[in-house]
Amino acid sequence: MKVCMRCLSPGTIPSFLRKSTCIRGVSCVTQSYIYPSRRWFGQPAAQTHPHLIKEGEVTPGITKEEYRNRRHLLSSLALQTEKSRNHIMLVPSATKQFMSQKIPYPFHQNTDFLYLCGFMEPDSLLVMEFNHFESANTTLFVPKRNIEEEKWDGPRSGIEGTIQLTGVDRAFNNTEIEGYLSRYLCDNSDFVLWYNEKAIVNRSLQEGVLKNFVREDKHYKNENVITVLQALKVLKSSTEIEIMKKSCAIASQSFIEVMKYSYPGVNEHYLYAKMDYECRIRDAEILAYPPVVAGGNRANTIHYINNNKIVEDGDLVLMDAGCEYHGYCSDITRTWPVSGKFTDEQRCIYDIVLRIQKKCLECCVPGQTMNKIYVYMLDLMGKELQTIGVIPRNCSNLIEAAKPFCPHHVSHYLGMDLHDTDHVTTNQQLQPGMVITIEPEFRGMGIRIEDNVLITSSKPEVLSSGAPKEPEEIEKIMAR
Ligand SMILES: [Mn+2]
Repeated sequence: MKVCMRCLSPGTIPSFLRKSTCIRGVSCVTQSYIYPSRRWFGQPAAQTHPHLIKEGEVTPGITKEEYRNRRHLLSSLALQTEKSRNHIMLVPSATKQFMSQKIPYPFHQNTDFLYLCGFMEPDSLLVMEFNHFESANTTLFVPKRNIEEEKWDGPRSGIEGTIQLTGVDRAFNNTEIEGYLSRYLCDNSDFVLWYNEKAIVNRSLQEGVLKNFVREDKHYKNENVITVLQALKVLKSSTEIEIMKKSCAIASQSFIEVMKYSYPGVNEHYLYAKMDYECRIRDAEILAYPPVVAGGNRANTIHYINNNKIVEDGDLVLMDAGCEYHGYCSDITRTWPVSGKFTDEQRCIYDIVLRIQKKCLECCVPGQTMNKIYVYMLDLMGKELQTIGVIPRNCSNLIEAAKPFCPHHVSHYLGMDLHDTDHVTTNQQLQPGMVITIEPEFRGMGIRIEDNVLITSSKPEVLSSGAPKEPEEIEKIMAR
């Protein structure tokens, strides 16, 4: 059997089907027959997905240049720790997870890896080499092209495709990792290795081809890869902010549709399905996490994801849901009455949570910290609950007294991960370019209101403001 040496497809197709050229621009007799979808890379590219990717971009909205810039900034930060030596940094990609036998879950890339190169295939490795004199030289090790496996899993980018797609300096098959690293060890005696064995991203890579190199004692280990990387990741670029705005807008619009659709006796599961549908038809790739759709008392289980009961007339429903759009998450919570109208008690507590939430949002300015906002929220909650008699008048420690009513922090960073940059302390001063959540809750009645907010040099910008939270507005939408 003849095989096209460029795209690896077999050359046995009759002449009337020969019409196409292969991915590398060399005449290939079979390509259009074997792969009718013309998807030549392991991920969307400008050539195959012009509706998603513009020329020069690796992933939607983010150019090769921006990726290169991220790697440059990361290496500059890393160099500050040790200027006189050579450095090598290893960042593995995720591996596939299986739902059952050979049935894979939708693949989700490790976001640290994705942030640095935009490459979406599993079992890959990013190697950055740098020193005081030369900026980072980047190598990607990628899954080897294999015609049999590609029949099942779709095309892989391969070596040439990877370079063309991402603009990294070099690419090799991932079968060559071990040899490459042992050659590096021969050529370099005195260097800093950036890798954290404890934060396992890809067990088979780590226990396989990386093991010998990482456990070698010729080098100085620095395990703080995540710390330096997250110091960058926590500050969003203008392109990232645009994508996050869209992610929040999609989820916000979808919330309106779910509210309109809800009715007494609705199954939580339907509201989940409605949210999923509305986000996807607005171009989100996937929901950012299993949503919480909790009627009545179930809203008090913070991570309730069973979503399989009926929401009865008179109950509130709490939905905590967001989508992933071009790799960036939104994370919104709204609580509304399925009947379309709040009862007096519900309205009383809802108004309290909303007042607190708005005051916390106003605090999202440079110089504040998430921890300060958390304490402020508890203090406000304590005072409000004192007013309505839930906390006694003579209570001396309102902050402690309020904690059981909101058992989680009021805020977390948001970005490519839902709980983004979790190594950045919650005591870090807020800076323009950070995106955080504000999510006070009244546990007991199960009311939580959560927005996503961008810190700017002036006023905070609420990215999820399209999702209604004023009770009158919610009731109006539901009356339609
Ligand atoms: Mn959240």
